[in-house]
Amino acid sequence: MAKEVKTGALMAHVLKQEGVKYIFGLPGGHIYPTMEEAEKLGIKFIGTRDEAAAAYAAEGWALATGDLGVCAGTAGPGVTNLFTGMANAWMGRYPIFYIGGKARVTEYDRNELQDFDQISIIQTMTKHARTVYEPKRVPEYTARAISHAINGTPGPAYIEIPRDITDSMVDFDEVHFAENHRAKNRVKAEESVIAEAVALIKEAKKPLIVAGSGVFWSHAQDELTALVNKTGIPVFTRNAARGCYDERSPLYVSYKAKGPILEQSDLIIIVGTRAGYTFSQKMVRPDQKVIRIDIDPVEATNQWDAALTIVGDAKAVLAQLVEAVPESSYPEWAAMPKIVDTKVIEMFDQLCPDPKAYPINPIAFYKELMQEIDDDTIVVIDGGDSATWSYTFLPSYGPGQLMGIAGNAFGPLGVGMGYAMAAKLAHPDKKVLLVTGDGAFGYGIAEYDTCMRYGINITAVIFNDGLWGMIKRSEQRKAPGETNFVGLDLEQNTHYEKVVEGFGGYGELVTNIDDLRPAIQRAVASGKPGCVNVMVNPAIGPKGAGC
Ligand SMILES: Cc1ncc(C[n+]2csc(CCOP(=O)(O)OP(=O)(O)O)c2C)c(N)n1
Repeated sequence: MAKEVKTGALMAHVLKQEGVKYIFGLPGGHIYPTMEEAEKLGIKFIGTRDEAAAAYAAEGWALATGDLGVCAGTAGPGVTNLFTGMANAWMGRYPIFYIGGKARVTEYDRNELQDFDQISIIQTMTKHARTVYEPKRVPEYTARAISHAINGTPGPAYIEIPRDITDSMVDFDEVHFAENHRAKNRVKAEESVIAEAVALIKEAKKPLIVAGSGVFWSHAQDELTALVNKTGIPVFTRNAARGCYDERSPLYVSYKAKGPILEQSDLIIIVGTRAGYTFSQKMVRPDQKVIRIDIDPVEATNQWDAALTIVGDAKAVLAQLVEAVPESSYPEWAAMPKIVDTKVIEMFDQLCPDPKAYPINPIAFYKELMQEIDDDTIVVIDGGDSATWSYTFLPSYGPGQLMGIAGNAFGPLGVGMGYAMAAKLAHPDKKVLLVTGDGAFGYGIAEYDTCMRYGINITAVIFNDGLWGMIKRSEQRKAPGETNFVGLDLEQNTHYEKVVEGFGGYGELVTNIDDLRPAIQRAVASGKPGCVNVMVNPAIGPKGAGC
């Protein structure tokens, strides 16, 4: 007898085949058949309070695991609420699969419910976007979209199925599900090209490795570590690659030390990272040699002239380099990262003459907070100036253990709650701290309801300066009369911790620096989603005091 299922259910079977564990989304009739079948197959649906949070949660899942993130929004506004996340995933090259609802084909262009041309917009910010009209081809389209998302340079991919097609019945036994389409090998470089790289490395006196997200997505932390440890070459990790090399090692170049070390280096080995925001042409002089390793050869046209361009998978090429390079060491050069790091800390200390002062000095805040981060902590960063401080001070002690707003050039405030929730679901045994500006925190506050319903115990630590701080402080740097300070203030006395209590979570207000660590510890131990609202001095920003 024919086994009839709804067409929407077919997509869920492909997600199961692909090993998907969670779909983040918000329900709607247009996507319901997929959601329902997915749950039957053991893929949990995490219902957020805004599709934007679902999109960020899918990113958070990808950034915490290195695997595909999946989210869904129903036709029309459900899908448009995913747009900022999609744009962020596009700019950041995150492997995300988006499921969109779509109005009935039979009702197109009749002003019917949620009939909106979504895909024309989505095509501008995805690797691949399709509407599926033929029921039996849903698995084929879904698998292809996922393949686009995870292969090569990763990125967002989108599939929508019109509601009349989603709801139509199909004989399950007549549907073909492709198997074994995942490639078994990684792209390597020819040995002669590796030999050229080794020759350049041997000539260098002050080489530096800059490792980016490609290292994380290809799960190449072991190969990166082996290369750094065998050669003694200092390494800077950026974006999703934070934590892919031991940040306690003397060879690790911190966010603080990056500028001077980059400037002094004579060979920069750039692995799996794009030129652009925070790492641009102007930071590399023509006399500094560059080796670029990327899965996408087109990337090599962006900004720097390389002495050598290698196309290949980060894990495969790094492994080849580890084999081919001789052991080496650069004693004086390798000591520099820590020397620079210490100098920068001393400079910051000058901004904090009284660590016990009220309101709390940002430097004192971060020096205390740093001590709450261990090997089993995931740090999520959101905000403006507070995020700049966070990236400067907060360490990552493993791959996927630091993620946030500045993970790519798009920089959307409000990623925090989605990232934090997904990170906790991915690693239930780890402590997840969301370190956020008060402005950024406002975007996702309703997600405490999601945390309560699914038992997701994250802890937010709010850097509460009562401002859209980064924007206000940059206006304050202008000459008197050059700015009118429009719309830059927030209410500092808002009791965010009480709002969180209202959702059923744990909240504490901190006005004294000595209470910060105990309050965080109590929030983490509470067994509830937590919020520690910390009053910080609005007059001090990362670019100086009293500005
Ligand atoms: C969605 C979005 N809207 C606006 C901005 C512009 N913006 C960048 S930083 C910032 C201020 C952030 O304030 P807050 O989160 O309180 O952090 P603070 O700078 O005070 O530490 C704003 C509004 C942005 N990056 N993203």
